[in-house]
Amino acid sequence: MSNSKDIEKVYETARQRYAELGVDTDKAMDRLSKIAISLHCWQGDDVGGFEGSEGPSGGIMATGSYPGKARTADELRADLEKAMSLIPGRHRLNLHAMYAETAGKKIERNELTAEHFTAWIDWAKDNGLGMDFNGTFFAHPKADSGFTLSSADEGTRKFWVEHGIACRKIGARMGKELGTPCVANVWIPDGYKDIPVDRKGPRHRLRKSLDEIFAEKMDRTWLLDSVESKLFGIGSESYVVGSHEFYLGYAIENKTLLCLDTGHFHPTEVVSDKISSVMTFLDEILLHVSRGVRWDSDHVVILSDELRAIAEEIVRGDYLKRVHIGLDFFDASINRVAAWIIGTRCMIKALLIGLLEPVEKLQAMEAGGDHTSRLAMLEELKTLPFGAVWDYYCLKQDVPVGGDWLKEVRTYEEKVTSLRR
Ligand code: RNT
Ligand code: ZN
Repeated sequence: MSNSKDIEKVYETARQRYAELGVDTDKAMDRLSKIAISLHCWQGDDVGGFEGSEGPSGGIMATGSYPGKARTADELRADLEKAMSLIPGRHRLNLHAMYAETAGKKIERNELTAEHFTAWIDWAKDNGLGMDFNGTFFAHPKADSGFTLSSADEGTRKFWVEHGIACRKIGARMGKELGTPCVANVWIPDGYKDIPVDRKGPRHRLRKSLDEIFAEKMDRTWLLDSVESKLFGIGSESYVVGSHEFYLGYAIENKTLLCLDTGHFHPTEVVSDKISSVMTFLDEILLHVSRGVRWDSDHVVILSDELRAIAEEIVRGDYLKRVHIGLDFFDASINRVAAWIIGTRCMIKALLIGLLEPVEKLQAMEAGGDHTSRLAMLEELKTLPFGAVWDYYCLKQDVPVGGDWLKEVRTYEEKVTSLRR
Protein backbone atom coordinates (compact mmCIF):
# COMPACT_ATOMS: atom_id res chain seq x y z
CA MET A 1 0.00 0.00 0.00
CA SER A 2 1.13 3.54 -0.64
CA ASN A 3 2.82 5.46 2.15
CA SER A 4 1.05 7.84 4.47
CA LYS A 5 2.18 10.91 2.49
CA ASP A 6 0.41 9.62 -0.60
CA ILE A 7 -2.70 8.79 1.38
CA GLU A 8 -2.75 12.31 2.81
CA LYS A 9 -2.26 13.84 -0.61
CA VAL A 10 -5.10 11.89 -2.14
CA TYR A 11 -7.26 12.71 0.86
CA GLU A 12 -6.61 16.41 0.41
CA THR A 13 -7.97 16.28 -3.13
CA ALA A 14 -10.99 14.33 -1.93
CA ARG A 15 -11.56 16.80 0.88
CA GLN A 16 -11.76 19.64 -1.62
CA ARG A 17 -14.03 17.68 -3.91
CA TYR A 18 -16.51 17.11 -1.08
CA ALA A 19 -16.13 20.67 0.19
CA GLU A 20 -17.41 21.91 -3.19
CA LEU A 21 -20.66 20.14 -2.33
CA GLY A 22 -20.69 21.60 1.15
CA VAL A 23 -19.61 18.35 2.80
CA ASP A 24 -17.04 18.54 5.58
CA THR A 25 -15.02 15.31 5.41
CA ASP A 26 -13.24 15.91 8.72
CA LYS A 27 -16.56 16.30 10.46
CA ALA A 28 -17.85 13.15 8.77
CA MET A 29 -14.86 11.18 10.08
CA ASP A 30 -15.33 12.62 13.53
CA ARG A 31 -18.98 11.51 13.58
CA LEU A 32 -17.98 8.12 12.22
CA SER A 33 -15.46 7.56 15.00
CA LYS A 34 -18.27 7.83 17.55
CA ILE A 35 -20.38 5.03 16.09
CA ALA A 36 -19.91 1.70 17.84
CA ILE A 37 -20.73 -1.46 15.95
CA SER A 38 -21.59 -4.50 18.04
CA LEU A 39 -19.42 -7.42 16.93
CA HIS A 40 -21.13 -10.77 17.37
CA CYS A 41 -18.98 -13.32 19.18
CA TRP A 42 -20.61 -16.17 17.30
CA GLN A 43 -18.79 -15.58 14.00
CA GLY A 44 -15.65 -16.86 15.75
CA ASP A 45 -16.83 -20.42 16.37
CA ASP A 46 -19.76 -21.06 14.02
CA VAL A 47 -22.36 -20.41 16.74
CA GLY A 48 -20.92 -23.26 18.80
CA GLY A 49 -20.77 -21.85 22.31
CA PHE A 50 -19.03 -23.53 25.22
CA GLU A 51 -21.67 -25.96 26.42
CA GLY A 52 -20.38 -28.80 24.29
CA SER A 53 -23.42 -28.87 22.04
CA GLU A 54 -22.98 -30.00 18.46
CA GLY A 55 -24.17 -27.06 16.49
CA PRO A 56 -26.55 -24.15 16.51
CA SER A 57 -29.94 -25.84 15.68
CA GLY A 58 -33.14 -23.84 15.68
CA GLY A 59 -33.17 -23.38 11.93
CA ILE A 60 -29.84 -21.62 11.69
CA MET A 61 -26.71 -23.23 10.32
CA ALA A 62 -23.07 -22.46 9.70
CA THR A 63 -21.66 -24.29 6.69
CA GLY A 64 -18.01 -24.91 5.91
CA SER A 65 -15.05 -26.47 7.66
CA TYR A 66 -12.34 -23.87 7.46
CA PRO A 67 -9.72 -24.81 10.04
CA GLY A 68 -8.95 -22.82 13.16
CA LYS A 69 -12.22 -21.99 14.88
CA ALA A 70 -12.00 -20.82 18.47
CA ARG A 71 -12.51 -23.67 20.94
CA THR A 72 -12.35 -21.80 24.20
CA ALA A 73 -13.31 -18.39 25.53
CA ASP A 74 -9.65 -17.36 25.63
CA GLU A 75 -9.21 -18.27 21.99
CA LEU A 76 -12.39 -16.47 21.04
CA ARG A 77 -11.28 -13.35 22.89
CA ALA A 78 -7.85 -13.49 21.26
CA ASP A 79 -9.48 -13.76 17.82
CA LEU A 80 -11.80 -10.88 18.59
CA GLU A 81 -8.87 -8.78 19.72
CA LYS A 82 -7.05 -9.51 16.49
CA ALA A 83 -10.12 -8.59 14.46
CA MET A 84 -10.78 -5.41 16.42
CA SER A 85 -7.16 -4.31 16.05
CA LEU A 86 -7.70 -4.22 12.30
CA ILE A 87 -11.01 -2.34 12.34
CA PRO A 88 -11.04 1.44 12.74
CA GLY A 89 -12.92 2.86 15.73
CA ARG A 90 -14.01 1.59 19.13
CA HIS A 91 -16.76 -0.97 19.08
CA ARG A 92 -18.81 -3.35 21.20
CA LEU A 93 -19.04 -7.05 21.89
CA ASN A 94 -22.29 -8.90 21.31
CA LEU A 95 -22.33 -12.08 23.40
CA HIS A 96 -24.70 -15.05 23.47
CA ALA A 97 -25.66 -16.83 26.69
CA MET A 98 -24.19 -20.10 25.37
CA TYR A 99 -20.74 -18.51 25.78
CA ALA A 100 -20.93 -18.60 29.56
CA GLU A 101 -17.81 -19.70 31.38
CA THR A 102 -18.79 -22.14 34.08
CA ALA A 103 -15.40 -23.67 34.96
CA GLY A 104 -16.46 -27.08 33.70
CA LYS A 105 -19.61 -27.16 35.83
CA LYS A 106 -22.95 -27.75 34.14
CA ILE A 107 -25.12 -24.72 34.75
CA GLU A 108 -28.60 -24.84 33.28
CA ARG A 109 -29.59 -21.92 31.10
CA ASN A 110 -32.24 -20.82 33.55
CA GLU A 111 -29.62 -20.67 36.29
CA LEU A 112 -27.09 -18.49 34.56
CA THR A 113 -25.97 -15.36 36.39
CA ALA A 114 -23.58 -12.51 35.72
CA GLU A 115 -20.90 -14.49 37.58
CA HIS A 116 -20.65 -16.78 34.58
CA PHE A 117 -19.72 -13.83 32.43
CA THR A 118 -17.18 -12.16 34.67
CA ALA A 119 -14.26 -12.95 32.40
CA TRP A 120 -16.09 -11.46 29.42
CA ILE A 121 -17.05 -8.35 31.33
CA ASP A 122 -13.50 -7.87 32.64
CA TRP A 123 -12.13 -8.35 29.16
CA ALA A 124 -14.59 -5.79 27.75
CA LYS A 125 -13.56 -3.37 30.48
CA ASP A 126 -9.87 -3.84 29.71
CA ASN A 127 -10.52 -3.22 26.05
CA GLY A 128 -12.87 -0.27 26.52
CA LEU A 129 -15.81 -2.09 24.93
CA GLY A 130 -19.50 -1.93 25.70
CA MET A 131 -21.40 -5.20 25.65
CA ASP A 132 -24.70 -6.48 24.28
CA PHE A 133 -26.28 -9.79 25.15
CA ASN A 134 -28.58 -12.49 23.78
CA GLY A 135 -30.52 -15.28 25.35
CA THR A 136 -29.75 -18.61 23.69
CA PHE A 137 -33.09 -20.25 22.97
CA PHE A 138 -31.66 -23.00 20.73
CA ALA A 139 -28.98 -25.72 20.75
CA HIS A 140 -30.56 -27.27 23.80
CA PRO A 141 -32.63 -30.43 24.46
CA LYS A 142 -35.50 -28.27 25.68
CA ALA A 143 -35.60 -26.64 22.24
CA ASP A 144 -35.62 -29.92 20.32
CA SER A 145 -39.40 -29.88 19.86
CA GLY A 146 -38.98 -26.68 17.87
CA PHE A 147 -40.80 -24.64 20.50
CA THR A 148 -39.44 -22.63 23.42
CA LEU A 149 -41.28 -19.54 24.70
CA SER A 150 -44.35 -20.52 22.72
CA SER A 151 -44.29 -24.16 23.78
CA ALA A 152 -47.57 -25.77 24.76
CA ASP A 153 -45.65 -27.75 27.34
CA GLU A 154 -45.83 -25.61 30.44
CA GLY A 155 -42.56 -26.93 31.91
CA THR A 156 -40.67 -26.14 28.72
CA ARG A 157 -42.23 -22.71 28.41
CA LYS A 158 -41.42 -21.87 32.03
CA PHE A 159 -37.83 -23.01 31.63
CA TRP A 160 -37.31 -20.61 28.75
CA VAL A 161 -39.09 -17.78 30.54
CA GLU A 162 -36.65 -18.25 33.39
CA HIS A 163 -33.79 -18.16 30.92
CA GLY A 164 -35.13 -14.90 29.53
CA ILE A 165 -35.34 -13.41 33.00
CA ALA A 166 -31.82 -14.57 33.85
CA CYS A 167 -30.50 -12.96 30.67
CA ARG A 168 -32.05 -9.59 31.46
CA LYS A 169 -30.32 -9.59 34.83
CA ILE A 170 -27.03 -10.51 33.22
CA GLY A 171 -27.47 -7.79 30.61
CA ALA A 172 -28.28 -5.17 33.23
CA ARG A 173 -25.13 -6.08 35.10
CA MET A 174 -23.03 -5.83 31.95
CA GLY A 175 -24.48 -2.41 31.27
CA LYS A 176 -23.83 -1.18 34.75
CA GLU A 177 -20.30 -2.53 34.98
CA LEU A 178 -19.32 -1.10 31.63
CA GLY A 179 -21.19 2.18 31.99
CA THR A 180 -23.11 1.85 28.74
CA PRO A 181 -26.54 0.28 28.18
CA CYS A 182 -26.56 -3.36 27.16
CA VAL A 183 -29.02 -4.29 24.45
CA ALA A 184 -30.40 -7.68 25.47
CA ASN A 185 -32.03 -9.34 22.51
CA VAL A 186 -34.54 -12.17 22.40
CA TRP A 187 -34.68 -14.37 19.33
CA ILE A 188 -36.46 -17.72 19.44
CA PRO A 189 -36.60 -20.33 16.68
CA ASP A 190 -40.19 -21.44 17.31
CA GLY A 191 -42.08 -22.53 14.24
CA TYR A 192 -43.36 -25.35 12.03
CA LYS A 193 -41.92 -27.01 8.98
CA ASP A 194 -45.35 -27.59 7.55
CA ILE A 195 -48.70 -25.88 7.55
CA PRO A 196 -50.10 -25.50 11.05
CA VAL A 197 -53.77 -25.39 11.89
CA ASP A 198 -53.25 -23.33 15.00
CA ARG A 199 -51.26 -20.22 14.25
CA LYS A 200 -52.93 -18.35 17.07
CA GLY A 201 -52.13 -20.49 20.11
CA PRO A 202 -48.33 -20.28 19.94
CA ARG A 203 -48.46 -16.53 19.38
CA HIS A 204 -50.67 -16.03 22.40
CA ARG A 205 -48.31 -18.14 24.48
CA LEU A 206 -45.31 -16.19 23.18
CA ARG A 207 -46.94 -12.94 24.19
CA LYS A 208 -47.61 -14.32 27.65
CA SER A 209 -44.03 -15.55 28.00
CA LEU A 210 -42.60 -12.20 26.93
CA ASP A 211 -44.85 -10.44 29.41
CA GLU A 212 -43.47 -12.70 32.13
CA ILE A 213 -39.87 -12.09 31.05
CA PHE A 214 -40.32 -8.31 30.93
CA ALA A 215 -42.52 -8.10 34.03
CA GLU A 216 -39.78 -6.67 36.19
CA LYS A 217 -39.07 -3.08 35.27
CA MET A 218 -35.36 -2.55 34.80
CA ASP A 219 -33.39 0.67 34.54
CA ARG A 220 -33.08 1.66 30.89
CA THR A 221 -29.81 3.36 31.71
CA TRP A 222 -28.23 -0.08 31.74
CA LEU A 223 -30.55 -2.45 29.96
CA LEU A 224 -32.45 -2.15 26.70
CA ASP A 225 -34.76 -5.05 25.88
CA SER A 226 -35.10 -6.07 22.28
CA VAL A 227 -37.15 -8.64 20.33
CA GLU A 228 -36.17 -10.09 16.95
CA SER A 229 -38.52 -11.28 14.23
CA LYS A 230 -37.95 -13.76 11.44
CA LEU A 231 -39.76 -14.95 8.34
CA PHE A 232 -38.64 -18.57 8.23
CA GLY A 233 -35.81 -20.88 9.22
CA ILE A 234 -34.54 -24.27 8.12
CA GLY A 235 -37.25 -26.62 9.33
CA SER A 236 -39.65 -23.78 10.13
CA GLU A 237 -40.51 -22.86 6.57
CA SER A 238 -44.28 -22.66 6.89
CA TYR A 239 -44.72 -20.79 10.12
CA VAL A 240 -42.59 -18.77 12.52
CA VAL A 241 -44.30 -17.73 15.72
CA GLY A 242 -42.24 -14.55 16.19
CA SER A 243 -43.02 -12.93 12.86
CA HIS A 244 -42.42 -9.30 11.96
CA GLU A 245 -46.01 -8.24 12.59
CA PHE A 246 -46.01 -10.03 15.91
CA TYR A 247 -42.92 -8.33 17.27
CA LEU A 248 -43.67 -4.95 15.76
CA GLY A 249 -46.91 -5.00 17.68
CA TYR A 250 -45.22 -6.27 20.81
CA ALA A 251 -42.42 -3.71 20.71
CA ILE A 252 -44.81 -0.79 20.21
CA GLU A 253 -47.16 -1.96 22.93
CA ASN A 254 -44.42 -2.70 25.45
CA LYS A 255 -41.84 -0.09 24.49
CA THR A 256 -39.06 -2.58 23.86
CA LEU A 257 -36.61 -2.26 21.02
CA LEU A 258 -37.41 -4.07 17.81
CA CYS A 259 -34.58 -5.99 16.18
CA LEU A 260 -34.62 -5.95 12.39
CA ASP A 261 -32.32 -8.63 11.03
CA THR A 262 -31.59 -7.81 7.41
CA GLY A 263 -31.71 -11.51 6.50
CA HIS A 264 -35.15 -12.11 7.99
CA PHE A 265 -37.49 -10.80 5.32
CA HIS A 266 -38.79 -11.73 1.88
CA PRO A 267 -35.95 -11.30 -0.62
CA THR A 268 -37.53 -8.26 -2.27
CA GLU A 269 -38.22 -6.51 1.03
CA VAL A 270 -35.54 -4.18 2.31
CA VAL A 271 -34.80 -3.08 5.84
CA SER A 272 -33.66 0.31 4.52
CA ASP A 273 -37.30 1.08 3.79
CA LYS A 274 -38.51 -0.19 7.15
CA ILE A 275 -36.35 1.96 9.40
CA SER A 276 -38.26 5.22 9.07
CA SER A 277 -41.58 3.35 9.35
CA VAL A 278 -40.82 1.59 12.60
CA MET A 279 -38.97 4.60 14.00
CA THR A 280 -42.18 6.59 13.68
CA PHE A 281 -43.56 4.45 16.49
CA LEU A 282 -40.49 3.26 18.39
CA ASP A 283 -37.82 5.13 20.31
CA GLU A 284 -34.98 2.84 19.43
CA ILE A 285 -34.26 -0.22 17.34
CA LEU A 286 -31.54 -2.82 17.01
CA LEU A 287 -30.21 -3.91 13.66
CA HIS A 288 -28.78 -7.31 12.98
CA VAL A 289 -26.85 -6.52 9.86
CA SER A 290 -26.45 -9.63 7.81
CA ARG A 291 -26.75 -10.72 4.18
CA GLY A 292 -29.38 -13.10 2.95
CA VAL A 293 -28.49 -15.33 0.02
CA ARG A 294 -31.29 -17.65 -1.15
CA TRP A 295 -32.14 -19.87 1.83
CA ASP A 296 -29.39 -18.50 4.09
CA SER A 297 -29.88 -15.35 6.11
CA ASP A 298 -26.37 -15.06 7.49
CA HIS A 299 -23.73 -14.49 4.82
CA VAL A 300 -20.84 -12.13 5.58
CA VAL A 301 -21.84 -8.51 5.15
CA ILE A 302 -20.48 -6.78 2.04
CA LEU A 303 -20.74 -3.23 0.75
CA SER A 304 -23.93 -3.85 -1.17
CA ASP A 305 -26.41 -1.26 -2.40
CA GLU A 306 -28.71 -2.27 0.43
CA LEU A 307 -26.02 -1.87 3.08
CA ARG A 308 -25.37 1.62 1.76
CA ALA A 309 -29.08 2.34 1.72
CA ILE A 310 -29.40 1.28 5.36
CA ALA A 311 -26.50 3.48 6.41
CA GLU A 312 -27.85 6.40 4.39
CA GLU A 313 -31.26 6.03 5.99
CA ILE A 314 -29.73 6.09 9.47
CA VAL A 315 -27.83 9.27 8.68
CA ARG A 316 -30.54 11.00 6.64
CA GLY A 317 -33.17 10.33 9.28
CA ASP A 318 -30.85 11.53 12.05
CA TYR A 319 -31.23 8.16 13.75
CA LEU A 320 -27.63 7.57 14.79
CA LYS A 321 -28.46 7.81 18.48
CA ARG A 322 -31.58 5.67 18.22
CA VAL A 323 -30.37 2.81 16.06
CA HIS A 324 -28.08 0.21 17.63
CA ILE A 325 -26.02 -1.47 14.97
CA GLY A 326 -25.15 -5.11 15.56
CA LEU A 327 -23.81 -7.65 13.12
CA ASP A 328 -25.16 -11.15 12.65
CA PHE A 329 -23.47 -13.46 10.19
CA PHE A 330 -21.49 -16.65 10.36
CA ASP A 331 -19.38 -18.23 7.67
CA ALA A 332 -17.37 -21.34 8.48
CA SER A 333 -15.94 -21.64 4.97
CA ILE A 334 -13.44 -18.78 5.14
CA ASN A 335 -11.01 -17.45 7.73
CA ARG A 336 -13.30 -16.47 10.60
CA VAL A 337 -11.25 -13.52 11.79
CA ALA A 338 -11.20 -12.18 8.24
CA ALA A 339 -14.98 -12.61 8.03
CA TRP A 340 -15.45 -10.35 11.06
CA ILE A 341 -13.10 -7.75 9.62
CA ILE A 342 -14.67 -7.77 6.16
CA GLY A 343 -18.21 -7.41 7.50
CA THR A 344 -17.41 -4.78 10.08
CA ARG A 345 -15.21 -2.69 7.81
CA CYS A 346 -18.00 -2.76 5.21
CA MET A 347 -20.55 -1.57 7.76
CA ILE A 348 -18.26 1.31 8.71
CA LYS A 349 -17.57 2.16 5.06
CA ALA A 350 -21.30 2.29 4.38
CA LEU A 351 -21.77 4.67 7.30
CA LEU A 352 -18.95 6.85 6.02
CA ILE A 353 -20.59 7.03 2.60
CA GLY A 354 -23.82 8.05 4.32
CA LEU A 355 -22.02 10.71 6.36
CA LEU A 356 -20.40 12.11 3.22
CA GLU A 357 -23.73 12.78 1.55
CA PRO A 358 -24.84 16.38 1.06
CA VAL A 359 -28.10 15.45 2.77
CA GLU A 360 -29.49 18.96 3.03
CA LYS A 361 -28.84 19.73 -0.62
CA LEU A 362 -30.52 16.52 -1.70
CA GLN A 363 -33.49 17.08 0.55
CA ALA A 364 -33.90 20.63 -0.70
CA MET A 365 -34.00 19.36 -4.27
CA GLU A 366 -36.65 16.87 -3.32
CA ALA A 367 -38.69 19.38 -1.36
CA GLY A 368 -38.52 21.77 -4.28
CA GLY A 369 -39.83 19.11 -6.61
CA ASP A 370 -36.58 18.95 -8.56
CA HIS A 371 -36.42 15.22 -8.98
CA THR A 372 -34.14 15.53 -11.98
CA SER A 373 -31.38 17.09 -9.90
CA ARG A 374 -31.99 14.61 -7.10
CA LEU A 375 -31.41 11.63 -9.36
CA ALA A 376 -28.49 13.29 -11.13
CA MET A 377 -26.73 14.07 -7.87
CA LEU A 378 -27.38 10.67 -6.29
CA GLU A 379 -25.70 9.08 -9.29
CA GLU A 380 -22.78 11.51 -9.32
CA LEU A 381 -22.19 10.85 -5.63
CA LYS A 382 -21.52 7.21 -6.39
CA THR A 383 -18.20 8.00 -8.03
CA LEU A 384 -16.97 10.59 -5.56
CA PRO A 385 -13.70 9.61 -3.89
CA PHE A 386 -15.01 8.22 -0.61
CA GLY A 387 -12.28 5.57 -0.85
CA ALA A 388 -9.68 8.29 -0.28
CA VAL A 389 -11.51 9.44 2.83
CA TRP A 390 -11.81 5.86 4.05
CA ASP A 391 -8.07 5.23 3.58
CA TYR A 392 -7.25 8.42 5.43
CA TYR A 393 -9.67 7.47 8.21
CA CYS A 394 -7.93 4.08 8.61
CA LEU A 395 -4.56 5.82 8.67
CA LYS A 396 -5.70 8.24 11.36
CA GLN A 397 -7.27 5.45 13.38
CA ASP A 398 -4.01 3.56 13.17
CA VAL A 399 -5.29 0.46 11.41
CA PRO A 400 -4.03 -0.94 8.11
CA VAL A 401 -5.07 0.89 4.97
CA GLY A 402 -6.64 -1.03 2.11
CA GLY A 403 -6.17 -4.78 1.98
CA ASP A 404 -3.08 -4.70 4.20
CA TRP A 405 -5.04 -6.04 7.16
CA LEU A 406 -5.22 -9.43 5.47
CA LYS A 407 -1.46 -9.89 5.80
CA GLU A 408 -1.83 -9.60 9.55
CA VAL A 409 -4.67 -12.09 9.56
CA ARG A 410 -2.53 -14.50 7.53
CA THR A 411 0.32 -14.19 10.01
CA TYR A 412 -2.12 -14.77 12.86
CA GLU A 413 -3.49 -17.75 11.00
CA GLU A 414 -0.04 -19.22 10.52
CA LYS A 415 1.02 -18.66 14.12
CA VAL A 416 -2.24 -19.21 15.96
CA THR A 417 -5.46 -20.39 14.37
CA SER A 418 -4.03 -22.98 11.96
CA LEU A 419 -2.38 -24.75 14.90
CA ARG A 420 -5.76 -25.49 16.50
CA ARG A 421 -6.82 -29.07 15.95
C1 RNT B 1 -31.34 -16.24 13.83
C2 RNT B 1 -31.22 -14.87 14.38
C3 RNT B 1 -30.38 -14.74 15.60
C4 RNT B 1 -29.13 -15.56 15.54
C5 RNT B 1 -28.15 -15.27 16.64
C6 RNT B 1 -27.14 -16.35 16.79
O1 RNT B 1 -31.95 -16.28 12.62
O2 RNT B 1 -30.76 -14.01 13.39
O3 RNT B 1 -30.12 -13.42 15.84
O4 RNT B 1 -28.47 -15.42 14.34
O5 RNT B 1 -28.82 -15.01 17.79
ZN1 ZN C 1 -30.29 -12.00 13.96
